[in-house]
Amino acid sequence: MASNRETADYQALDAAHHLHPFTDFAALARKGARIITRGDGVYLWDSQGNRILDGMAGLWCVNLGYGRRELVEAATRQLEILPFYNNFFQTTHPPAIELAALLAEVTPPGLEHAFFTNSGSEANDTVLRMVRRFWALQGQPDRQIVISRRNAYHGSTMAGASLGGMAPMHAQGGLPIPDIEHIGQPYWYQLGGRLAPDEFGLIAARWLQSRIEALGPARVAAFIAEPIQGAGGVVVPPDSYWPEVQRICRRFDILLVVDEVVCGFGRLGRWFGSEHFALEPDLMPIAKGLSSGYLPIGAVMVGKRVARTLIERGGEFHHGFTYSGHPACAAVAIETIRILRREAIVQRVHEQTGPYFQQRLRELLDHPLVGEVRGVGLMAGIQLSPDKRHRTPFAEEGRTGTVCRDYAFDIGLVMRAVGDSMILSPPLVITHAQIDELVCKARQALDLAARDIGMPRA
Ligand code: PXG
Repeated sequence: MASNRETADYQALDAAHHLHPFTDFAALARKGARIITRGDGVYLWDSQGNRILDGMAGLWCVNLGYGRRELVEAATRQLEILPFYNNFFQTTHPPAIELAALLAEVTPPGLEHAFFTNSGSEANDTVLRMVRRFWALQGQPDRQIVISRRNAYHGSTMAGASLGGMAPMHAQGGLPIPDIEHIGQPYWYQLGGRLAPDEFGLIAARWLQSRIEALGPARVAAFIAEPIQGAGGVVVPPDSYWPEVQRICRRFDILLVVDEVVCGFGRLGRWFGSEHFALEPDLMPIAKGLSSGYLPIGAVMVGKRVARTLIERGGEFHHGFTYSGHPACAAVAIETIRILRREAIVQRVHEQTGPYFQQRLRELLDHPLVGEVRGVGLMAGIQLSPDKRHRTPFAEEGRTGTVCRDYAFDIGLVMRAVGDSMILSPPLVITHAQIDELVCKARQALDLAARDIGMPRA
């Protein structure tokens, strides 16, 4: 929407009427929101004319960058032909059919069916209902429990927030809902102590086995996890972790749900994080990069075993959303996938920009504030620490991260803070020169944050 209000007018109206997600309303009203007015490529502009490099691709989603005409045209074309029709009552439309078929092609082998949603949260709500339905149809209705991990993020609906492992979310509203369990994260930097990463990775994987045994395997339906935890701080598991988790799931016949909402569609330099870690998911929630964030759409990709059971034995599945497979959203998703293919973007992230990004970021390890740089492809976490030799956490967790994030924004870089980890996930179309700019700005923000807490400059 084009509008020429002054920043202060926007902020006053915003404070008067708009409740923002994950926001302290009163604190924001005192400060005034930053108003983003425009985007092009990897850059955003705010209402005061500042240009900002979007190191987060919106919210891990604008993978093709801002201002892609083809996506706008795909949406417009579809809105003119058929702006809405539903997929209930034995009807459908070409964009939903085409997208489901295309997803079966680009997702890992065995995932041949798509159930459409409007978001990652709804995809995970769908997952929960689907796994419980699956086991009921298998004659094992006692398999109700889904195991997840602390600090996982699987969405903000009742089921999504319950599957997620965010303690502040659980504390509001009596969550998690019953039969959701959480184990520890494979977060070597914080939890690994004196163990080598791979030793710790095996231990972290075996927390799953101990919990299954404690609960009784006949009660456990599924394990859900992000390949790399995103909102939990870009937690890259040690190499030993995923093979062991997969072995445990198979041994106890537990469904593996791989949440690819962030890692999917090229973020890690593969089409899906499952390929990077050689995972074979039974169910795979997707969203975000599916439409490059241009319109809201998500899905659950359903593996053969679950699909066959639901189709052959299930009868009606009492679940769905008005906008499941919305035609304009589906049209944008189809075009997103076509662009990713046509421009070989995933391959470029894998071979060129991903390795370059990781290499340049690791140069920040010489900074006194930086304890670890971790990541794969175009996803990274920079762990801040007051004493990197001992991997010590800050006494007041999150304060330094927030200071660093605020400086970054002032310098013209969106870099998120998760506690004291600085998080980056730029659009997949970022160039080498833009990566240089990003790393330079990140270093400046680190310098300013270090100065604030009285640490010497690098
Ligand atoms: N799964 C994962 C792995 C996610 O990261 C969701 C599911 C839920 O998707 P929706 O579309 O319902 O938001 C997400 C969302 C953050 C942040 O601060 C991350 C997300 C959402 C909002 C904020 O990093 N991820």
